[in-house]
Amino acid sequence: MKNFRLYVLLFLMIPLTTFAEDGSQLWLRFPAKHGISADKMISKGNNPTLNIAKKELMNHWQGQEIELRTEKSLKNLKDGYTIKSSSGKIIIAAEKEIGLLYGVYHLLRLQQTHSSITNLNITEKPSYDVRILNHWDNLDGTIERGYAGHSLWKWEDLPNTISPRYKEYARANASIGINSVVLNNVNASPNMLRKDYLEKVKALADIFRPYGIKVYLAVNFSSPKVLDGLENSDPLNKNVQKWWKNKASEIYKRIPDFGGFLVKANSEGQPGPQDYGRTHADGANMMADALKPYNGIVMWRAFVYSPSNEDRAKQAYLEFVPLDGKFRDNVIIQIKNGPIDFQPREAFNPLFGALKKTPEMVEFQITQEYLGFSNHLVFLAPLFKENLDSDTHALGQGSTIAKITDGTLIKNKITAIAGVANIGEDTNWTGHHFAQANWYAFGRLAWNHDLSSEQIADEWIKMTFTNQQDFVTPVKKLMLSSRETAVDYMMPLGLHHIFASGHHYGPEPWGDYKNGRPDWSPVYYHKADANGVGFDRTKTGSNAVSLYFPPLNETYGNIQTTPENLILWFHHVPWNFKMKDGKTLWEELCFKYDIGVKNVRDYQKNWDKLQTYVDDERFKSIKLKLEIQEKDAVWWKDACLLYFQTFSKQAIPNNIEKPVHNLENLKKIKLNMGHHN
Ligand code: GCV
Repeated sequence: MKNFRLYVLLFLMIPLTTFAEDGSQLWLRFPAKHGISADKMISKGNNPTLNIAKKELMNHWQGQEIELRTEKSLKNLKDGYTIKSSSGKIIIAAEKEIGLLYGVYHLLRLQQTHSSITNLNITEKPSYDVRILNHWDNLDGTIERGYAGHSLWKWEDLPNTISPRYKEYARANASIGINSVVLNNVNASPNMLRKDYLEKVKALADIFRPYGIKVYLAVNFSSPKVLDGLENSDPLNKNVQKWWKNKASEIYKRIPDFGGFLVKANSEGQPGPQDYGRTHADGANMMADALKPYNGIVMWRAFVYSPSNEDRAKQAYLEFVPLDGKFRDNVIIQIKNGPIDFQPREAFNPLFGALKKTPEMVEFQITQEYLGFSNHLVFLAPLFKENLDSDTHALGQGSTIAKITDGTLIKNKITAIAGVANIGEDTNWTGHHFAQANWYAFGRLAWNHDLSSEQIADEWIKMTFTNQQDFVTPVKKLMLSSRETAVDYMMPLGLHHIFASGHHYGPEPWGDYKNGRPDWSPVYYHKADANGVGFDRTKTGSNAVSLYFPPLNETYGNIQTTPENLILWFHHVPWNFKMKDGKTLWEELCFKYDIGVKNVRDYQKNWDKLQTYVDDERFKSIKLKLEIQEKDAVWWKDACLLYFQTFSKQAIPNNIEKPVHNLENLKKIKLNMGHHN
């Protein structure tokens, strides 16, 4: 009897242990029960991608009969698809098998989010052709700006040992439409192009291929010289050109659908064509010529700035605009959303729309280098949308960045969008459970940039946690406000880059780096003095406003018409300047930092109320992260207000929580997190 009880007890415990919720399943939590049987699935052919689509249905689809059909007539949908209900069954049709797989994931998403699956009449066409993750993964397994552990890629073990996570990674990407990946850091090791590494890359490409994912590599401009001892890496040197042609042929022999190269050149110490007195166009074209016979492309980054007296926010524009029209047609210029560097809020990069004869693409950062790493809950869809929806006015009103880059207004041959990945080998992939939502949001927006942040959050919450409305509603509210909250407690009103140097985690507005580069120092960006604070980018200052198309040059050039959320980005504003709500700038600054902290505390309270809807493991992990976020928010608020107060010489308003820290102590904090700038 005793034994029997023990068995019963053990038996009851099994589900508990196997259901440990570690977040590893991401948003892919389709019902575990069996899906439809093979006879309820009509499809011809036996292609690896189609087989995955069928397997997903057989494992997870609980609805009626399905037909999967490739149709040449759907070519104009690219790798999109249609899903239609028709006399008792559902037909998914696409030109290619990958479209069918995307259609299957769409259908499973509808099922999982309890959406209607009757009378379906869906047509989907992706906004961008190349929807690409940029991994900043180094060959030694570390990840630049990675906060979810080491790299997924086990270079030492490849190509012989294949981690099961490669396939899971590919499946997760395919489920949201991501179809391309740069495997390695843009600060690229020349070794990436060595023969033994190409074998490893091939192994990954073979695993990703059935999921519709193409592999790209970031390349070091000096590779010919470093790897094979050429006299230099000058793009006009015939031997160098030949080297790249041979390298391309070597790559395509192994990986026939290889995507191409991503290049960071003459930026932050990386080599580039300018080392030989050549232009970015000379460098990009040399590589483009090597890749052209195989339909490969070059994504050439515009993230360039040198330690000069010129405002960093102008430099990419000044270097690239004169080169418009000089690039081969398989080159696309990859531009960070803002002109500085992935700040919590930036004005959009004025280079968008300024190149009329050269394709442009946006680069977002999904990893939270400047947004609290994987400790802070910050949902980035609103940041991505704010940028994509920005009207550049380049070709008249309505010239949004989305329309400039997706081929609507400028007939780009290549359209693409990139996100710097936040993925590592942590069990839950992204460190913070909510950071999974940023990977998801990037993929969904790359597929359809018209989706709202609200819809993306809604889907993600339902798929990742539960459909219960009492959970979905408050969590959505929290997510949708979280980016603005982070801006408020870190850098409100257009402040930017006042981070501690190197790791970029905490505040260091006092950082002046007298011996380092001024453009890596906070005081360069906020310019606080007895009169006020903010970077004057108008005619009286750097005149970066002149790079924007009318009427934005006027709007941003005038303190009265500049949106207040960017006022310190464009103007040096007096402490007593009257804001729209009647407060002075100083009061408004205090108020913003304070509201940021208060919001995080609200998130904590709201999260605590949701305990019954969430498994223990994820509930606790998120709770602990929110505690860190709250502490950090207070740290940011105190550091910035106490420091700026030494200039404003004004009291912190009474209705605002008084600082709990002391400025001199805060200045002593030195986190040991490494890194260069
Ligand atoms: C990959 C910022 C980051 C660097 C990064 C660089 C870039 O400066 O701090 O780590 O380097 O951007 O995007 O090239």
